[in-house]
Amino acid sequence: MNDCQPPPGGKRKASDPSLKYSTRTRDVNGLEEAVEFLPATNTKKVEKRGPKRWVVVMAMLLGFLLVSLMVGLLVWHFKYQRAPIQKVYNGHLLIVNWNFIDAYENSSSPEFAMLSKKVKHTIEDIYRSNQAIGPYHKETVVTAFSEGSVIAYYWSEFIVPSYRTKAFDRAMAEKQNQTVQYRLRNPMLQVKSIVAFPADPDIVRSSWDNSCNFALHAKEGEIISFTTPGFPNSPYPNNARCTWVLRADADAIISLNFKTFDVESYSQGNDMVKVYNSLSPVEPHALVKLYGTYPPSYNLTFLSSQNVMLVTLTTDAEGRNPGFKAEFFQLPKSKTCGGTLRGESGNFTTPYYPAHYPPNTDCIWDIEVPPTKNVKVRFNLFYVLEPGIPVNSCPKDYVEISGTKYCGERSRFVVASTNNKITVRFHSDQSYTDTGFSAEFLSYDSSDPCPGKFTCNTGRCIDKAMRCDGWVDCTDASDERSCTCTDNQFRCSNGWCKPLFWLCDGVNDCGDNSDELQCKCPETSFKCKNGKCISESQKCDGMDDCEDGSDEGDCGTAKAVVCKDYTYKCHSNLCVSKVNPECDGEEDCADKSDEKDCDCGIRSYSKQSRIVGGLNSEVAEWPWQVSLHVKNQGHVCGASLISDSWLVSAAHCFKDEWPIRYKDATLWTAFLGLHDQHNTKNEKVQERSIKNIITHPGFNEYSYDYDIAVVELQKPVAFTSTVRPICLPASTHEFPVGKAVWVTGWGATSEGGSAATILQKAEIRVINQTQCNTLLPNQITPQMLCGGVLTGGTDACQGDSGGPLVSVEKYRLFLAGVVSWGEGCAQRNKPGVYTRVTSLRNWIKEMSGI
Ligand code: 4AZ
Repeated sequence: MNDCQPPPGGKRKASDPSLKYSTRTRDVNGLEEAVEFLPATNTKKVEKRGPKRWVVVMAMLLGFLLVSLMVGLLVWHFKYQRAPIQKVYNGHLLIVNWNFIDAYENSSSPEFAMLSKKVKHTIEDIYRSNQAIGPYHKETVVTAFSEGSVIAYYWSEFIVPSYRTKAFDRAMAEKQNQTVQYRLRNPMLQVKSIVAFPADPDIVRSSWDNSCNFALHAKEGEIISFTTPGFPNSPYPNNARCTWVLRADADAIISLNFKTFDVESYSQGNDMVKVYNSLSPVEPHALVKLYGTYPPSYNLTFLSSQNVMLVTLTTDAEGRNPGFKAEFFQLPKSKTCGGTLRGESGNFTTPYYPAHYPPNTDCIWDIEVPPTKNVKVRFNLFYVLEPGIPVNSCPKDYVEISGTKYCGERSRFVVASTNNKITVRFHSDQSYTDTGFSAEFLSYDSSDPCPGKFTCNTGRCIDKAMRCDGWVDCTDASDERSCTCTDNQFRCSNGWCKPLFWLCDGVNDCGDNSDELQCKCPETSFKCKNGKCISESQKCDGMDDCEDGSDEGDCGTAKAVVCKDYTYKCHSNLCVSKVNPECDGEEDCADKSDEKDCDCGIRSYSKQSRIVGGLNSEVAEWPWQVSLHVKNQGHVCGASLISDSWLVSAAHCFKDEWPIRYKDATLWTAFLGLHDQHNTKNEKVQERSIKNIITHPGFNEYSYDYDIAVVELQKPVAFTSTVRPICLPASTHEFPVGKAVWVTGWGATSEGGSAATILQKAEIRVINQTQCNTLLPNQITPQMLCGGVLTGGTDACQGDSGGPLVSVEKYRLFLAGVVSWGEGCAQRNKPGVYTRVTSLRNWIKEMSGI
């Protein structure tokens, strides 16, 4: 090797002939022939050439061997020596030659120990029989037994070398649902089927804490309650995994209902309750995942398909929520679903509706109406949704009619048949169930499916007046197709006819925006809210160029500016230029006053029920809603709680009407936290006398201008889940046209109709002031705000007066209006009129200090 090295200081020996020569050979491109011309006298050099070549070859060989060794070592390391992988499987197996005894329910009984030992050996035998599984099995633990003849639940742990995991997973998957008869070494147990699924990652995530495991057995005719540890006085434990094994008698199923539910919400952490239709916590048998808070009226009822259920609670390191209280009882398994339905009309639902339907259920309804008629099925409520499952193919739970599958969450829809028969099939698979459906079947005359009405292509019947009126009333818009636009209508580029007064109202009514195109300001200019065009450079320059403040109201970051009508005034009297900065979670004022007094406009429950197809509210959904009763009359007006002692209502509620002096505070009683007018005496309701009623001095009983009053309670209320104040908007707060807002009250449910007993809610939209002044000619003042659904059908009505119109904003709900007046109720093109709270905000503050 050394011979290959240049002599020390070689570079300086430029005159060395050998080196010179060697340089030359390179000069002639290394041609070997050059060697032939070596001087014969240079023997030393000739002698040296032999050993040097040999050494080079050896070195190369050695180098090659070394590299191969290293590559080999690396391959070996990565393929065979990477840390082995731990795998946990949960499963169950059916033992056909064994009878269930009660002692198997108790995991500390000797009988349980005896049988679980046998099962363990059996499972080990089964694993051993498979080369891809057996060598990696570490441990199996039998966790429970149930009837049927005996079902054993277990988990198994495997340590699998990483290079064998694929083969292992494949082998385990092949074991799924195999109903092979295992011929086992141990003849005592005959296993019919064995099922194992990778442990549910939701469960595996948290540490195992056996202090939180419970086993409960339902008895006939008895309801059994259970709660999370410490409920309701202290929060459930952190970093825990609690399980509740629920059992019923062999031929029964379980109905489980969460009465109260308050678990850390998903956005805050990882706490979760899961219910399984099995004693194995495996994803394919999960019925539901729950977190967050649910109002008591939300139907959280789940049914099993057999006599066991498992409830798990997994919690992370944080959160201080109370948890849940649940009840369960057993029901006979025998209940069948489906059948033959005959007659002119009738109703049918998924089993146990509105509870979640049970898994593994198939129902078929054969519907037949008189032979001269046709039949249609109307689904009034439809919730057949599985998390993460596409609703176009419905591969899991579904309803099927004439070869078409329906699933997901759908608003009311109709499926019609062209003869007098229709078959409705319902299928639920083994995991994730939902509320199901409530449907009716109706017979109709094939020549006139909707007598006196227009028939949508979907089969739905709508009023003839709704045809070609600009509003889409049929879900497929068939009522607005093939229309000739009238003089009062605008023809959109896409052919739709829309009311003329929708032109240039800032809302894309046509769908292609053609109703908003001719109203644009030239490019590089800014369109003010009032329609005026100003140059872009005038926007946010500190001057009210629009003359309505809209060019200065939203200038991106909240910066201190000169106070104007459209800026937000901090307590320091400095102003900021930001739309609706109050209680939005960001400190915009230097003195942080925009985020002070923000304990308002929040509900106690994070989940809203989907069950309501009508307009019933949830308990505690609108905790600021107040019912004002008059002695001997009951509910007369609504109001909104704005602090523990003050309400906002309508001035016209307190207008004397001979012989009743409605001005008299002693006549009135306020009910807070009320849901049902027939149930005014319960722990959720707080009843207060009235100390003082202040109506606005500007209230005009003819025009209803300034229709506002503040009402002081005799004694403050306590804030609870059902009693909380609403946020008052700053006078500069914007409720833009088209924004969805909610009106609530116990008023009449139809014009001239009777009052509601359950608090009603309706979603409407803020309507353009100018447009409203056209629809209700010249009656709208700046102290009024219009809201409604111009198609009609949704509105406040008599008895709702004084109640809230609220806007759901980023974090909180704000009081946008007070129910004031309208021309009738819910009429087409007749919006409801509300007192504009922003216009009277300063007066509220002056009177109440709030
Ligand atoms: C009322 O008489 C009343 N459609 C309130 C609101 C409306 C109509 C009447 C709005 O209290």
